[in-house]
Amino acid sequence: MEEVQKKRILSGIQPSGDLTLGSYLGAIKNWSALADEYDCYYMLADMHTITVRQVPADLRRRTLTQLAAYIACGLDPEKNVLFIQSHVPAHAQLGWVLDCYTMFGELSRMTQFKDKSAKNADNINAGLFTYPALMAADILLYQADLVPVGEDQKQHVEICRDIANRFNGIYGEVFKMPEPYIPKMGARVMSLTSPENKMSKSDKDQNGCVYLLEKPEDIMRKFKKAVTDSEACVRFAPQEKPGVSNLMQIYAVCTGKGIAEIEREFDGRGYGDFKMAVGEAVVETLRPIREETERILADKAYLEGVYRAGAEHASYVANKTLRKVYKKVGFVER
Ligand code: ATP
Ligand code: LTN
Repeated sequence: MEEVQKKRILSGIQPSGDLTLGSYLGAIKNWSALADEYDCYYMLADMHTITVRQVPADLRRRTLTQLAAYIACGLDPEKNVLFIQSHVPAHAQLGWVLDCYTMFGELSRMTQFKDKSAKNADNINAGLFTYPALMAADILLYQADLVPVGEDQKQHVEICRDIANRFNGIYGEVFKMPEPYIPKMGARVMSLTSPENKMSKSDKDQNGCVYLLEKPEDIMRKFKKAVTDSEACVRFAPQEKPGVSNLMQIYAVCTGKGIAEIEREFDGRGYGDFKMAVGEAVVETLRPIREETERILADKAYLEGVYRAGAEHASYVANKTLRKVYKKVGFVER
């Protein structure tokens, strides 16, 4: 029987901060369920990270920790290609070519550029501006069918499609047209201190974020202080009660319980009990991940083996696309 070609997936997270409970529940946990059905590539987008100034030693440490965390969260390196973006030069190479097929006007409309340049007014660099062309290169190099991302990244996948279309329109079918893939189960985890905002790894307010590798006592402290409301009733109503609803959702994903079941469980009980229960459920969810990440991080040789093999595999696939592109645009073959 002829083997059916699996669809290909590519995604990435910038090592711009320590991973949070949101990164896990909203992204990585879902990724790990895709390995059997799809051909999966996950990168650590370190080249994107330097669009905002970094402390070099911290970036290095966070990149390796993030790789160990990917594995600890269930991304088996035997079944997924895990690699560091800067290890595959084709990203920068195709990124430059695509810069020349991306318009100033379309880059100016990107929401993330507007947000990040407002936040980093003293460093609005060209890389921050052309970020979407590099991200398009990340995706198109692998001829990815699907790109799992959150809502905030949809616009970047759309501009990637526009760039691919423009290029294919001139040179023929060079790039596969990727689709954004927003996992149905993807929980959107909100900040514990300002539940109208997403829990984000670069958030300055560390009390709103639960980090993947945080100590149990710190996690419990953050949940005890989590913002709720004055109704004293555990009821799901995201608009009216964003704090409590966020905690309920976190509890639901960590325990596998349904929302109605949770409302019954805490019927007539105060928020104190409820917050303790959510904190404990999160501690137990994260405990094995923290322990496994620490174990993997201590095994430098293993981790090195993973990123080297990942870079080799990724480069092989990426270079095939790059060679085709170089030929199409008229570069002399070496
Ligand atoms: P940054 O603060 O550096 O912008 P972030 O923490 O907001 O980063 P990203 O690196 O942009 O997160 O996101 C990586 C992936 O994780 C994306 O697919 C995103 O949708 C998902 N993700 C991040 N935070 C959350 C969250 N709080 N809830 C659900 N999904 C999330
Ligand atoms: N821009 C994304 C990270 C990212 C990415 C990618 C995601 C870089 N390259 C390619 C999907 C596909 C972010 O900031 N979350």
